[in-house]
Amino acid sequence: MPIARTAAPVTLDGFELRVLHIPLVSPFTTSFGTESVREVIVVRALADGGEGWGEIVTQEAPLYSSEYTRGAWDVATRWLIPALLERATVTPEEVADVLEPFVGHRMAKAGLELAVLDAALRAEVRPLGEYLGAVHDRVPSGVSVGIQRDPAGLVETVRGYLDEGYVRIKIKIKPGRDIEDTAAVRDAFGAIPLQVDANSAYTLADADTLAELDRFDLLLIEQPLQEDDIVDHATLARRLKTPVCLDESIVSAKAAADALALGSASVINIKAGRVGGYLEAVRVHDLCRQASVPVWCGGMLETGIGRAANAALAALPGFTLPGDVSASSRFYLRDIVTEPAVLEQGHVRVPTAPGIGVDIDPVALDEVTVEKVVLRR
Ligand code: NPG
Repeated sequence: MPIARTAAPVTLDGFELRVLHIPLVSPFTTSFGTESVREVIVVRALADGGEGWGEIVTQEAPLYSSEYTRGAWDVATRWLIPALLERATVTPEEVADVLEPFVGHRMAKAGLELAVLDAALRAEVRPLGEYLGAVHDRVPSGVSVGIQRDPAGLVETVRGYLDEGYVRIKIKIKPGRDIEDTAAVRDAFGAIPLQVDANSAYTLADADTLAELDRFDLLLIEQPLQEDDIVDHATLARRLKTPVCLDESIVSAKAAADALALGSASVINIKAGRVGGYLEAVRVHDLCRQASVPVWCGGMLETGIGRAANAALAALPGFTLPGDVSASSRFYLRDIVTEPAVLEQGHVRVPTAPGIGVDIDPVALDEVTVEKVVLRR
């Protein structure tokens, strides 16, 4: 039976936005830079029947995508929130349509949509997982490991995560820190489920180097080329034995359909923030499932809000590979929710309480808030 993803309308009185600065347990290095503090925007929808929470997963600088925190804050306060508040009532499914005239800014739209969705589902006493179509009560947890000082340091860091029980390892690579790093992890740990993520750091001219990764029997190589290199990814995919997975390039269900039609990827990383919301994320899932293309749930160093929602998404039937759905403690000493995600035998539980299924810890939230604004109707 098809899943009816419809929720009752909510009457919006306003939105509260906060910029948070949350210290990371250790610096996180990718091909585009190092982060020691997670800057993120938390959204609270102030609705008639209660409140709802969402998260805008931008970073301080536009390095992963063109979106960044101050830009998201500006577009949300100046354009997106006023458009939503113009409506007397709105259903979660209508949010994307209301925001559609504003080009791009998908992470900002996703955060607002999640807050409205959470408010609607809390009012209906219905968990997000049930609404999205989750079929599992827990999901396998992979971990994303940043670039370390050297391959030996990488091996030690990976060992720690394997000891904790993570069931899949993803290592970040960049030119000059690829073959040796991957070889070190393979040599140290044998046939563990292993994949690499380049975050767009290569060009087609690097195809010979990337082909050297074929000997490591990786689950996949993620986003080797630039976001709009859809044709070059198809060319590269024909050169490699390692399956090519796209992340940055998949900004919508349409982009996913195009990438699959061109042969640019054989696996897709789904991130709700990157595609403009959890409802579009489900559409990406549905079309990949139809095409028998495996998907997995990506992560954006979410707080407990997005982490809970990601666990619900990752419990849909097409998510056949472990995602970057790790425990809160992977990144944070103190989360902003009262029950942060924990690792249990390599899995994270799908929340069953209404809405996103977690409650905010107001003291912890205030402690990391650096700016706050309330916009009312
Ligand atoms: O587990 O939340 C997580 C992090 C997973 O590596 C991860 N995210 O390129 O996918 C990525 C990367 C990222 C994080 C990108 C934050 C942009 C911002």
